Amino acid sequence: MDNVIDLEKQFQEKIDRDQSIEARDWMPDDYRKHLVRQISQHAHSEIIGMQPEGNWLSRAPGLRAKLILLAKIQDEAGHGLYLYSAAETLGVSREEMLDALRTGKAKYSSIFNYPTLTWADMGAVGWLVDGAAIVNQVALQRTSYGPYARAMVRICKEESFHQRQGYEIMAHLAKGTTEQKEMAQDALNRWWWPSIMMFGPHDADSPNTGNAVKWKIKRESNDTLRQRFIDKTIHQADIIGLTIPDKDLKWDETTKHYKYGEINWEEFNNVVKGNGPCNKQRLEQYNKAFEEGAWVREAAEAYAVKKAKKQQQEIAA
Ligand code: BYC
Repeated sequence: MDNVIDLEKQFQEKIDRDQSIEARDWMPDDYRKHLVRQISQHAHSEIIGMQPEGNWLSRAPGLRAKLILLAKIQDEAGHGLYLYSAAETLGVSREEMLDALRTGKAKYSSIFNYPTLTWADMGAVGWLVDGAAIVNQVALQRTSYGPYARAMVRICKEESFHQRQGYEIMAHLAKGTTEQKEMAQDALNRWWWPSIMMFGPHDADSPNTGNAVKWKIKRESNDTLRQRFIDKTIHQADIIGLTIPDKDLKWDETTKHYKYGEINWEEFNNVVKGNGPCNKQRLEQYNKAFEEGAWVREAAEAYAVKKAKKQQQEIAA
């Protein structure tokens, strides 16, 4: 039997050849742990991410807007489920992951700890938050772990629809009345900086990037993806006549990228530590829904047992 050093060497060679790693393949413990951490955090983000948007379901302006928002929120639930399934292939149970979320041990994206104050926030979330998510997730379609990469393909297609629905709301408000335009600009002002924080700390301060790049879990670094998002979003804001709230934004002819202002990392760290404007509320809401949904889980389990028993009786007969 191969020793661990040989197995690690073969594993890394496979990654270097761009072959994907599958659930039954040998993998180092640290690779497995890294993926469980990232995929479960990603899944939790999708699930908690339903809350800021759910806040506007009963107040969406019109049936069309309501239907689209409802479909988007359902998609996020689906994304969470694919991602929990992908993480389960690594040997962690869904119960363990959900328990970590419920007890506040698990992280989820900082962005979902901000409040959605007006209908324009539904535009800003779709345009900026889903827009940032797409940039990050397009890269993850080529991540080295097969089940995660494949989950990303469908997720990216759906995120693309989400980004467009948000941009459409913003475009519509931006060419509306003075008040509507102000509302759109205000949402952009509040969501811009948290959106660019979604990509995580600068590369030099990102402890997980080293292994993530070596194992091709991350195909591109936090800063590279953040820059890509900024470059493309500035043009989108221009088209609809809104202003990105960063006085230091400047086109750099040498790098062919926009320079941007200082990110408030103190705010980011505070939100990640659980002290953002809505951290407490998000967790309480999740726990409430979890408790209220216990009967559904129990009924599903009882039905599964009943069905299995019936099947056994049919086989025996
Ligand atoms: N928020 O070493 P780093 C969505 C943590 S869902 C909170 O750079 P990494 C959507 C990080 O976990 C969007 N924590 O980490 C849903 C680490 O702490 P730990 C979610 C953050 O993993 C519904 C520490 O900071 N997308 O799109 O190499 C509606 C150091 O960071 C954040 C994903 O999860 C943050 N923003 O890179 C609409 C994508 N950033 O774990 C939209 C998958 C960093 O060591 N995840 N931290 O205790 C990733 O691509 C990477 O995990 C990240 C961070 C780029 C986020």
